[in-house]
Amino acid sequence: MLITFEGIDGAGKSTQIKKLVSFLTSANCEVITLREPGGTEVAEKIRNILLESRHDISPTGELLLFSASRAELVREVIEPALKARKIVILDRFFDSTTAYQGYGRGIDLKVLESIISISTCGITPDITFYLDIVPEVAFGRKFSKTSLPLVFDQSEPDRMESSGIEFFKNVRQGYLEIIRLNEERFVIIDALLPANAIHHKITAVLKERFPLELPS
Ligand code: Z5A
Repeated sequence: MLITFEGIDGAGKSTQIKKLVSFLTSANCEVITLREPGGTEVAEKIRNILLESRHDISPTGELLLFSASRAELVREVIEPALKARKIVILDRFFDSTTAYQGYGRGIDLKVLESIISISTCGITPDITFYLDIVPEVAFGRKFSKTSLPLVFDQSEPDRMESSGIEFFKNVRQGYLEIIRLNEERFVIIDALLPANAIHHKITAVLKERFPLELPS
């Protein structure tokens, strides 16, 4: 089973994934957690190239690097784990490419579709939790040292984080459009709720939709 988490930076994906992993593990489920980009030796190297702020990368180069990282992760880790009937929890998958490279950078969505199908071997999540938040609040959370959204007082904001507020607004609109077109796969959650309330919603949906033996 493949569970993915999506949302703009700072939406709370990592926080929820940690909670879900400990919940599933305590129910004796075999869980593997991964993030994109990254997750294999080669994919982690690609991640460094993509996120290091000193690199100037074209939108097409960026798309192909994210896709190369995904191709490695899918073939080396995700496919075997799914075949072994493990629960795979993935922090971002191809919806991030559609939202960021498609709606954010403006790459043609048809082109994206075919590259995504090559990089994923056609694997689609069983369910995707989308944590919805506006960029101003999300960045306020991430960069709360200043409490001023989008004023990066960190010495090194990563390359993607330096893309500007308009970019992230387009990415969020992109996610909302992706969800509109794939309603049955997505669960949309208000990321402003307290972390524990979000966790309870996630586990309630999983119990309702999947025949897992989970604690009540
Ligand atoms: N990217 C792409 O462009 N194309 C692709 O195909 C793929 C990715 C796969 C990866 O960044 C970047 O690559 C990302 C998209 C792009 N870029 N940008 N920009 P990453 O892996 O380094 O990070 P991230 O995925 O963007 O996530 P994040 O920054 O780690 O945020 P998060 O995991 O969603 O949030 P968090 O760490 O759980 O929480 C953030 C803060 O909020 C933290 O202080 C928490 O304590 C707090 N928090 C969490 N939940 C709550 C609630 N409910 N209330 C209040 N505060 C909360």
